[in-house]
Amino acid sequence: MNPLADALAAPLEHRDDAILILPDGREVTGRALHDLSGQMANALVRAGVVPGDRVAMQTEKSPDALALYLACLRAGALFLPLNTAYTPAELDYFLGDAEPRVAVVDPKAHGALAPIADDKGTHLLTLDAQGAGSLANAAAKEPTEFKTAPRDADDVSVILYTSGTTGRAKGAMLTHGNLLSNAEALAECWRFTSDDTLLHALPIFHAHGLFVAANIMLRVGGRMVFLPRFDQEQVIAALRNVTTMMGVPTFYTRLLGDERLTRDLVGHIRLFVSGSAPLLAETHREFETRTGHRILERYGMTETSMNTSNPYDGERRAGSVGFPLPGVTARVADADTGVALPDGETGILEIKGPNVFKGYWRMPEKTAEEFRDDGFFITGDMARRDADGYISIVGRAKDLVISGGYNVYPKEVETEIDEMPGVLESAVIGVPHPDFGEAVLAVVVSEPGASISAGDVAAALAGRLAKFKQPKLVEFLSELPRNTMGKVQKNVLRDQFKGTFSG
Ligand code: MCA
Ligand code: AMP
Repeated sequence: MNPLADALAAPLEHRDDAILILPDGREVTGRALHDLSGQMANALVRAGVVPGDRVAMQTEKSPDALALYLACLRAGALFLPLNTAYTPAELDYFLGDAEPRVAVVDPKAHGALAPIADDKGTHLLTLDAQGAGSLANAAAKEPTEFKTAPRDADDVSVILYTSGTTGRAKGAMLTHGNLLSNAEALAECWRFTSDDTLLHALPIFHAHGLFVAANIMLRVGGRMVFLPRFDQEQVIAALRNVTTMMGVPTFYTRLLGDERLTRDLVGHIRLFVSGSAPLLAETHREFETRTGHRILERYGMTETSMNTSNPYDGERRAGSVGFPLPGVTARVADADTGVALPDGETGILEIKGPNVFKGYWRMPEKTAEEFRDDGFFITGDMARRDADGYISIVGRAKDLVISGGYNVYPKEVETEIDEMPGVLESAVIGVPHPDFGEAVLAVVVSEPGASISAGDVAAALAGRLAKFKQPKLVEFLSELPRNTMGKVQKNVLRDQFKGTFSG
């Protein structure tokens, strides 16, 4: 038994029809994807991978990258996908922490990453957006048959790094059971079947694109129009050929900014899903007015995959994330004690269920800090449950900015800025942004006599942090606002700069 490989990969072997449809019209059959995953699994084993080893991937989205995910599941390796925007400095940390046996990277990044991989004892292979590279060359020499490694439901299948409010990024360990139960619950709630074709324009290195979108479709045996990224032209063209779409709120605001989004274009579509960041009630209503569709909003986290969802049949309420998924228990609790609060009161949202991760990779203390004694996971999101059971996320207890669906932890950016000579201190905040929902803004206090410009800050961060984490604007103040305890009042700064991008 290998729960995920059996459920997601094995059924592909007998599918001679298209599973992936690419923007140029090319189609990939289930059998082709399965064969490639078998060849890649053999190549990984030949490179020394044994069950339990980590295999990192930082490559462009492609059918081959999806095959690599399936190959890892089949080989019993822990798949470790990494955002393509991460810099070599960020990769240095991830490879050092996870110690993958193999890392598959874009050939263009090979030069910069080779010394890092060497240092960690990681074997580097390459794969480009067209499916070429040293992994492809190695796989081509291998047979398509591969004996899938046995795994239990409680074995870890994927590690996803998620930054923390303090210090280092943590690798969330998701088990076979976590991911399979979530894909099954979502497929059922959202009525996915093999008749569905999903517009897949999300990256596959995060939970949304990989676990929600791809896992569901592989589980039910449907098809994906598999776009390398959210390209407005390709998305508009693809909408005619799909039955469903999933996206972050930015996808929906971008579509609303396009006059080609009409009832006629999307009349045949049965479901639009949004998540990863709050969908403004205004966007929800505007989308309905324009298209007649009520977007179904759901809520999740890297550590838990999906927790709650608006109903498929009942009212899809704007501004709410709906009800706990089948098997999942959600409670709104007092942040200090974990004691459940009455409906209507705001507290911290806590989750228990088969979806909740096993822990952070090699960080048992951090793991323990995030759980209550009775097993509930503390999300760090502030929520309210209405009398009729609908849950709304009303804020965050954690210092986090979500920009275009990507999480940015201010602490990480502040640490980099504070290290610059001439900087006394900094505060990084999220402010409303018409495209990204929130944008990263840095407020910097220079040391007396030092002259630092916004350009200097940008230059200092350029090679260090992924582009999406870098501030869209740097402001200078003579001091940061503090409360009587000396704590920086970020709410004051957020208020002061809230109109920066939204007028
Ligand atoms: C790109 N840039 C960004 C972002 N994306 N800056 C801030 N935030 C971003 N999200 C940078 C680019 O490097 C570029 O910089 C400039 O902003 C404009 O780029 P643009 O071409 O407009 O961006 P894009 O390539 O179209 O990407 C925007 C995007 C993309 C489509 C919204 O960010 C995206 O696909 N986001 C989805 C993220 C996601 O999958 N999240 C799920 C996480 P310059 O011009 O200066 O070079 S999973 C999760 O959150 C949980 C579990 C859940 O509940 O799902
Ligand atoms: P991550 O696990 O790092 O991708 O981010 C998870 C966080 O995204 C959650 O803790 C929430 O703060 C936020 N999030 C995800 N979906 C929603 C949603 N529908 N509404 C509001 N916040 C969301």
